[in-house]
Amino acid sequence: MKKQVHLMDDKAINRAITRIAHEILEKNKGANDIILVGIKTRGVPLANRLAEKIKSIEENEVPVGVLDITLYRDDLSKDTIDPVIHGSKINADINDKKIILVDDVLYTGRTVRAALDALVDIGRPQIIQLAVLVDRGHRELPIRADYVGKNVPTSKEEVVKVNLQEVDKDNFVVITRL
Ligand code: 3GP
Ligand code: 5GP
Ligand code: MG
Repeated sequence: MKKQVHLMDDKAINRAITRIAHEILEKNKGANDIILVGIKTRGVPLANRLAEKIKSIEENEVPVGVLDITLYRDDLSKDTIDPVIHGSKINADINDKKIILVDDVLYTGRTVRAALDALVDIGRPQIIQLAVLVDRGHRELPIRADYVGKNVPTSKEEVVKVNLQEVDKDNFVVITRL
């Protein structure tokens, strides 16, 4: 069996979501004009959980949108993995809004860069912020998260496995080796 290092259980994930929801409300002085945008796949349930948490704290409904970005491997240069945007479903006008991008893991930052491209194509938000459950380092672009569940130093050979009830059977985060 592959060696795994436990990082977060159900309770720890829930606590991180609760803290990030409070941080979002504090930084933005409330929930007005906020739109949460989850990056598929596991950014979406996280965005929904944050919206629920914000509602339970402030009684504000925060819209949740979805961005579908997948990784495309260029066969000519095997090392190049570029994120490609497949689609977005944001049922709200993003002009002058406060967009909070949500993803499970932040790694090179290339997915977030693609997400920023997709957003500025459809409007001009007042501000775009980034929330991630895990920041595992190894950025290849000048991108950082505004809200982080857990900072996890990793090696490039390791993978952070995020399981969320809405997609997987249970809730946990572990580090595993490729
Ligand atoms: P996600 O869509 O839920 O984020 O990148 C596509 C999927 O592959 C991601 O699911 C993620 O969980 C999984 N994945 C696991 N380890 C890695 C990794 O090291 N790099 C990338 N790019 N994806 C990984
Ligand atoms: P990027 O390298 O562009 O920051 O990350 C690419 C995509 O893969 C993002 O959606 C990110 O969440 C996911 N990802 C990158 N590394 C990992 C990882 O170690 N574990 C998981 N679960 N997802 C990852
Ligand atoms: Mg992800």
